[in-house]
Amino acid sequence: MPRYRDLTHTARPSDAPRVFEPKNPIRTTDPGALQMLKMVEEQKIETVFDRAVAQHPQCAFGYKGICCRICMAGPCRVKTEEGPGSRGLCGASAYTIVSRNIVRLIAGGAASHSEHARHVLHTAHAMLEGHAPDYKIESPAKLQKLAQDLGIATLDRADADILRDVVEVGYADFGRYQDRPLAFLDSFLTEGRRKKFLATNIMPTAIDKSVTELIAQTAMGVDSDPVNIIFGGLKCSLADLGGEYIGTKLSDVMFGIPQPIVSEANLGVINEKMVNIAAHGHNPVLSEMIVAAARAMKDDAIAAGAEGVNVVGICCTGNELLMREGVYMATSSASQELAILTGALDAMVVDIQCIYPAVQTLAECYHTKVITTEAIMKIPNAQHIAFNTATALEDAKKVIGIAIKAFKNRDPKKVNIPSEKHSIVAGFSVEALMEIFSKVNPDRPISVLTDAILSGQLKGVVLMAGCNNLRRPQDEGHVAVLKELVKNDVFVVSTGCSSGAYAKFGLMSPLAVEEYAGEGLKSFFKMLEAANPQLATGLPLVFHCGSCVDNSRGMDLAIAMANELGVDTPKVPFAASAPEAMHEKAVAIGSWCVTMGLPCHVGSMPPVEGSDLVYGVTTQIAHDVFGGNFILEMDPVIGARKILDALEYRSWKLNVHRKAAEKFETSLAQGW
Ligand code: MSK
Repeated sequence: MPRYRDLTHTARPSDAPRVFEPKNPIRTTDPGALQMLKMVEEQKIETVFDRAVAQHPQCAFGYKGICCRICMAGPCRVKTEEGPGSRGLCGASAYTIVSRNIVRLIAGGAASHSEHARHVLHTAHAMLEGHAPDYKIESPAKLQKLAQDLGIATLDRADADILRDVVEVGYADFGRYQDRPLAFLDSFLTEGRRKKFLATNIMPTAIDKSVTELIAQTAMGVDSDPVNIIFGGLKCSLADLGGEYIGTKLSDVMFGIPQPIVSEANLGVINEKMVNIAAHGHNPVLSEMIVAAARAMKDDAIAAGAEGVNVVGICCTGNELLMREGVYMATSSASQELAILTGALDAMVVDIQCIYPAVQTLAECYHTKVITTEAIMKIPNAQHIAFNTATALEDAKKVIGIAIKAFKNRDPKKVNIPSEKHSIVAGFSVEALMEIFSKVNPDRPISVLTDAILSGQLKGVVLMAGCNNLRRPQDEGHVAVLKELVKNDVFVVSTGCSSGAYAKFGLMSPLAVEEYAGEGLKSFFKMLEAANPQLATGLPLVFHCGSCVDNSRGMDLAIAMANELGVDTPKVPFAASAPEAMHEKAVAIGSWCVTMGLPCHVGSMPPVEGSDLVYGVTTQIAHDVFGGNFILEMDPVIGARKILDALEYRSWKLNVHRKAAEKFETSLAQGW
């Protein structure tokens, strides 16, 4: 672990409670959700908040990662320090069990992100083959850049030909058998990371192989060396990053590069006078068609007595649509059921990931139709419309038709829409940020950010990511960490349900800057705004850069900073934080952040405390090897302080090394 000026900073978390008021069913701080729960208080409707209470106390063996369920002789639990009870039936030690369990979460995360990416690839391929007539190349500029990064010739070639080669590279990245690095990872790395991954033998060659290899490695009676298992996990996490790159970059090609856009967020965006349809899940391939169909079917909605069709977003499908189309963000992960409780949601169309099966149970109490669309994602009793890229718009119109029909059955007596909603500014792809920076320095836009850090105006950059975890009230961690960071002049970008939290709380707006930003951050924003009079609004307190797969945008930003500073990523004052991490995908993301050399704060304890060795590798040894490490801290304010320590340490060291290089006319030290 790096040496911090704050001597209270240790690798162990503070004494903050792991589960905040476990018996309290009001497990949210989201003002819209609180209003909703108040409205339905007397109806005794069961939601995730009640089930979270019912699950406590959680099993301590599972919590610490020392319950092994990999074979059917178990479950085996590590019950004692010594003797037969200290190992699984096969003799597996705590460190083997803990490391196997945690890396299997990485495999689950990598499989999820990559399945999303595979769908985008299939859609691009189908389009090129003439089997997806409703799709097109929305951003030829992104395609050109992507092809050049991948080493694909672009001169005098048609866009379709270039895309065909890009798609081939993407497919090869899923199933390559040769010993060559994953192109969608290798092409975007710093030289230092490339060397590090080759030297530590964790450079993935294919996404599918990385996932299956890790499952095989951790099967009963295979690998029991915790360090080898963890390295297998890190390799898989890098395959996850490769999958995210495919998902983000090809989505930009097909649906456009996000640009700053004004919208609104929280449950108040559900409109009583409209046909309301929520798009929930992760994948823009379907939801972009839903938006197109909704626009095309406005007259049908009017004929049914509504004023139009109002598409609202939930979770990362919501983020994808918000970023590119300005679609309103209704809510995020933990409060997804509450959209149905408004009684005004006519349909919820879902694709993959983070969709509670409970939405159907609740929908049955209302007129709301839940529509599943993917072959691998069905919910008993929900309607299934198999979404096919060949008939995409037609399928999407069917979904809108179902919503319009349901609208006619809406019971006005059951309509309860919270008033809570906020104006937000979203759509900050790295390209959009560079465009803003370029108005200050057209030749080296990223230097605007790095210079502000080197001068001390900013403390660094933090990528806020991931999920809600109801061990603490929803969004409390996201908001508390953000406020502490911006007060201390940190430039913050966000993704996933972290973005959802900030949007719902009105923190993704210029108004919040005045209230919460420190003086350095305020002056930085003022300088950018003065140079960018073309912007329709001021800059927001936090920059929404997308969905879960778009954490890759955060990594692009860190790599651009590293290249500008002439160092590898572990020296860049850039950190990540997932105050409410929950999903397997969050474990995969956090792991590649660490492997890419970033300090990564996690505010919900992952199941690693059952082994001191694994805990030590995660929080300390990882720093020695990769330059990044996990900061496991449940108290959000202390967590933010620890992130600030890490940023301060990096800025200090970077400046010392730069001064030394100047004084002695040597090259910049690369150690961290
Ligand atoms: S939706 S993975 S709860 S961020 Fe991407 Fe939110 Fe986490 Fe799902």
